[in-house]
Amino acid sequence: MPVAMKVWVSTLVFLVVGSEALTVPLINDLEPGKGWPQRNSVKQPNTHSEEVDPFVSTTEFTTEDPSFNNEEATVTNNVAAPPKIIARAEEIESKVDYSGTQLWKVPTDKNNARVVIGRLRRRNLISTWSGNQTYIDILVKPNAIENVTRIFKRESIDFNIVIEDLQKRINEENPPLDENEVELQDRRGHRMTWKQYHRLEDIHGFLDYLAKTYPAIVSVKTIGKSYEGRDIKILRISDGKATNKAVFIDGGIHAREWISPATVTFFINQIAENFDEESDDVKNIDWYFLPVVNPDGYEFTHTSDRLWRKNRKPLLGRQCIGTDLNRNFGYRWGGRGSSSNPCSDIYRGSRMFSEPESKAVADFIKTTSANFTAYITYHSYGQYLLYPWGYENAVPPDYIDLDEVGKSMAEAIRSAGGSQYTVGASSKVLYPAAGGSDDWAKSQGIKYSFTIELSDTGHYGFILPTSFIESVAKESFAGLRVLSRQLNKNLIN
Ligand code: 0X9
Ligand code: ZN
Repeated sequence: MPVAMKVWVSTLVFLVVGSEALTVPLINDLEPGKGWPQRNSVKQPNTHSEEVDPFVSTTEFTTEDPSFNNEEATVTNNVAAPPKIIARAEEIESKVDYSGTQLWKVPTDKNNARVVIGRLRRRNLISTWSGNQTYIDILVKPNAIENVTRIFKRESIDFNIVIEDLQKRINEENPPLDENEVELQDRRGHRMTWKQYHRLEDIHGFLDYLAKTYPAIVSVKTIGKSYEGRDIKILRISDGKATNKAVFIDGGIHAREWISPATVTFFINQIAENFDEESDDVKNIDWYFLPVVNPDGYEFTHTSDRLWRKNRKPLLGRQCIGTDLNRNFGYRWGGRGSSSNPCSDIYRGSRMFSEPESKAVADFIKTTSANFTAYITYHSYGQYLLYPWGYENAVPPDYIDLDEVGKSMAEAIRSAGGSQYTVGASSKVLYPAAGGSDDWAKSQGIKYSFTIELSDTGHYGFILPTSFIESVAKESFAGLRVLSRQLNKNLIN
């Protein structure tokens, strides 16, 4: 493995502390803003020493390789006991360096393109970022560029170099705030802005601030802990009307998709700060927001590897870390487009809901008395508005309703900000992938279940500069408004 691709994370001291029983009452048993657990925002650690090669993990976006889909789970019931951690004395870490790594867009209209890409991926020369029926975005390692160029030329496969040097883009993506903004932060009582991608501490601090500031309508609850012991925090905005419908929105299932938590927190800010002036459609909904489902992964992308996707739970006796939380949900778990290889970026976990983060989401949705009419999970990238099923090339019986609502949301997004979203069943528009949270939500009877892949369409990909945050979030909020209008229109369900 090239030195540039190595990262050494050394954590010097761990302190193990007892885990807290969840003794708080269920979210809907409470008056808005009343009686929720005491809040604190703790800077939380990165606790696992590991060597990471981003290209050992391969994201399998195609299903060309039959062995891939038919893999048996190789590891079962072999999960490391969760550390009931955690405090850190000191941490030395360095970041994965993507200098010279390139992003290429490869049209897949030529028959052999997918086969060749599959082969290169298995040889660890490339990894895949995203793709659909017509193209695949691939990352090419610096020392593989010559080789891969030659192979593509020989096979007459076209490609476009979209990013010449990924590390340069990473360096420019998230510059520090200017002085004025920092001063504003100090006066505001929270550090959240939509001019920067923030650390978890700022995001959670913002949720706590809103609950404190608007106790009549805003409540915060910790619904579980991540593997490394971070809080999984949910915020509810509700005026407590009994006739309200309930909508669940999450972000940050995939660690590197930074625009997702940024967008979800933007929604929270819009609704909480302007509740009285909001439309009746928005006010007649109990909003539940979980901006960072995967806090360990999210923090890891800030401290160590900008392109990390999975959570951070290791498998005992295995070198590779992390499960793709969006392959770990319990509907048709283990099927197509998920991997049993712990080193894969789409590793499904040792069993359904093996991961504390996916389990916390599912347990909450199942046990709360809120009766959700919609579940929306924000990801990036590609500009897609996807509905089930994802596990297989099929649609649910009421897909027409989802298609209609999806199209009206996409239209609202387009007229608000100009971005074009493709609407359709995710297995068809993207690729089949089993174990997604959207499929599971649908299987629980939540009618309007969507995965929204935010901007862009691959110019910046995951490394979307901060200057895009506000426009992406604003137009997405236009889509959410339309959803709330539709839900209030449909009296059934
Ligand atoms: O592959 C995924 O998990 C999602 N795309 S992403 O690029 N953000 O990783 C799409 C998930 C669509 N839903 C299902 N397949 N269930
Ligand atoms: Zn994602």
